[in-house]
Amino acid sequence: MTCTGSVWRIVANRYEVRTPEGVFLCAFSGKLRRARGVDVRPVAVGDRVEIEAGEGGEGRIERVHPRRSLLARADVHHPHLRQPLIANLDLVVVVQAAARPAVDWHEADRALVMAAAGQIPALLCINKIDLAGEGAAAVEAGIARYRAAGYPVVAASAAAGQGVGELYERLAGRSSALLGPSGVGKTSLLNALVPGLALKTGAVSASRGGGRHTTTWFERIPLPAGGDVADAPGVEVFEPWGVTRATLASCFPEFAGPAAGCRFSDCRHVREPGCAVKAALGGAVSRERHASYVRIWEGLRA
Ligand SMILES: Nc1nc2c(ncn2[C@@H]2O[C@H](COP(=O)(O)OP(=O)(O)O)[C@@H](O)[C@H]2O)c(=O)[nH]1
Ligand SMILES: [Mg+2]
Ligand SMILES: [Zn+2]
Repeated sequence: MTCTGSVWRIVANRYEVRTPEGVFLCAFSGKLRRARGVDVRPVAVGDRVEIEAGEGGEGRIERVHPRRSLLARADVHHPHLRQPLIANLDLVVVVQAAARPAVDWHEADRALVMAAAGQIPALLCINKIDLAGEGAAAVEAGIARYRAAGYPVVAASAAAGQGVGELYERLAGRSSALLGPSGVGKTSLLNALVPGLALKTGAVSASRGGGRHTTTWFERIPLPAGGDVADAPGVEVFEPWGVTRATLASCFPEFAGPAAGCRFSDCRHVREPGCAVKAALGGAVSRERHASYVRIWEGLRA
């Protein structure tokens, strides 16, 4: 029996495909493996796929439908290969904590670049607002910076229920993924968004591993109002895929206006004379965001 469905998660190296005919744990066909090109794996969570369903809830993925978006990073061990993380997202929710762990704006910028490289709109969520304490003014200034750059920002507290309703409205009816370091409260936010979910929070469990390079995969969770949110306990170290020194500026939306005034059309906004982006520092472009841009730019090979 052939049926069409969507990949919800990876379980022991097999893809859980939900279809109108039921849920099937699938491997992929040899044909797909041979056609995977630059990809580490031919299928990603979020893919729409056609499967050949077999006995006992097992099946084989025969075809992957064209994707409307793809969040991907360079493979940690083979940087020339693409590691597809999750396909067909409408929104990436970049999550940081106001405190414990301290907000890492540069990490947020890297995640925003990754979303932009996958052509996916992004939202910034600063969780643990209840813990901001003495750092509240700095967190507020940070939030203002991202709003000025054009990003929607939600200040939240999964613990106190603050901002959860606003987040829910943004996520309803869409496919989203939470992207942020461990400990910022991604799982807690999910639990607050989906009553009765009761996912385990806190320490990363042994079965998922806790090392820097562990690969744990996105798992999608349906929202009661439609749409779904994916969480990935281990996805934090990444080199965004498909970003070059020439295209990085396009991942910083607030650069676009000023960049039109740069003296050189191929200005990289790093050390070029007559750079209108640098001239806008402290005004339309924040110094912190530009410093973050330069830091990412310097880490790119080409
Ligand atoms: N005070 C406070 N603690 C929170 C909040 N959100 C999560 N936590 C705590 O932070 C820790 C890590 O949360 P978890 O959801 O597991 O983070 P994850 O690793 O990003 O999934 C847990 O001990 C949570 O109880 C919050 O909004 N406020
Ligand atoms: Mg978690
Ligand atoms: Zn410039």
